[in-house]
Amino acid sequence: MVTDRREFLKSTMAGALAATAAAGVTRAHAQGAQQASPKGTKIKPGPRDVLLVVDVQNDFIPGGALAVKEGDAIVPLVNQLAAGFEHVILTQDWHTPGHISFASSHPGKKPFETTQLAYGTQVLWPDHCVQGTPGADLHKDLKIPHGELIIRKGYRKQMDSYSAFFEADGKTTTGLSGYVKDRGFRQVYLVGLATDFCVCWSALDARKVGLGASVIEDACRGIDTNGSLGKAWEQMTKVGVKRIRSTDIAV
Ligand code: VGL
Ligand code: ZN
Repeated sequence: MVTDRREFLKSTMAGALAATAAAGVTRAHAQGAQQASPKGTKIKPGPRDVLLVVDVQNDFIPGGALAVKEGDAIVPLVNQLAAGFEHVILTQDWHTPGHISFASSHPGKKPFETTQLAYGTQVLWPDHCVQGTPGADLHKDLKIPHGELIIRKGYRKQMDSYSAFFEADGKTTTGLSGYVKDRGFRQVYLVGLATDFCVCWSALDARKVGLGASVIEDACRGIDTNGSLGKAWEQMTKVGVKRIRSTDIAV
């Protein structure tokens, strides 16, 4: 691919053209524009970019209470990507015992069924990521010593929070958008679990607060209950979340 591109550039005597294109890419990137990178150009994370590592916790790993298929397979890649970012924020799903998102809190309901709550439809989950339990710990092989913030969410007993930015009512803030603005970040790159819930909702909300958002697909895994993975990509694409791969990033 790279060779093809070089050949192309050579054959079009396009020194000037290439410079313009490269400047365009840099500019578009800095502004958080939503076009995918042209073939052959890699994204170099800069000081206004932040990697958001979503919920890489034991309960979402095979063997955990709400295991995501291949959830552990992303860990080496997440570590590798994180090493290429100056700024990294991690999230932790952090529920009270008896949390409203647990099927066990709704007599007669089973995990993966839904119920209507004050803030809308809630998927009901097995008990997971209960505050202070081993299932809520970050995966032991996650090595991101330079991570700058761990944001916890879902700690209100009566409300879920898939998103790192806003809880399930879409209004209650976790504080992350203020933090990100104060730090001057413009573009969020998302990795982690699960693609169709916490990664998706965080990416959608990143766009809502005016950030560029890119989901690094191969550094995520999904739950995919009732078509949720397809729906998630549809929603994300609609609001300009970029769907990229780890090979698009220069790390
Ligand atoms: C998540 C379901 C319930 C996630 C968290 O991290 O995607 N999914 N709680
Ligand atoms: Zn949860």
